[in-house]
Amino acid sequence: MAGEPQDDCLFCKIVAGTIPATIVRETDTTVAFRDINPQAPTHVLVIPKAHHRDAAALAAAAPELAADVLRETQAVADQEKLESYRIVFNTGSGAGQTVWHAHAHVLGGRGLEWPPG
Ligand code: DGP
Repeated sequence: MAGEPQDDCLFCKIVAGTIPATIVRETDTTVAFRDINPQAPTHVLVIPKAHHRDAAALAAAAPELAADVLRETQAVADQEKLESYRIVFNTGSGAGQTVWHAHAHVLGGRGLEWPPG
């Protein structure tokens, strides 16, 4: 069910602390941790603690929680002292989503090209 922890979800396990991660920020509703396969000098994932399969499902079911995630991307950028950065929500396998728990990528610390691949 939307919002409930899923036994087979990697990011639910990071929220529960059963899989280790380098956590850089945590709030009552969100966790931010370093991506295991960084694509930029700063590459942090911000996730809601509650399980929603992607950004669209999160925004539809829990818009205030989606706002919490967005607010935390800004907090990560400030904490990492990023002047310019990119926030990415890969949504759907065709866009590169591989983990089915909504997450925002915060990428910065290098020049970022547009359009992305
Ligand atoms: P996406 O492809 O948009 O679904 O992004 C998933 C990201 O999750 C990808 O950049 C790699 C990262 N990732 C996958 N497994 C782990 C893990 O066990 N720990 C951490 N910290 N990141 C992970």
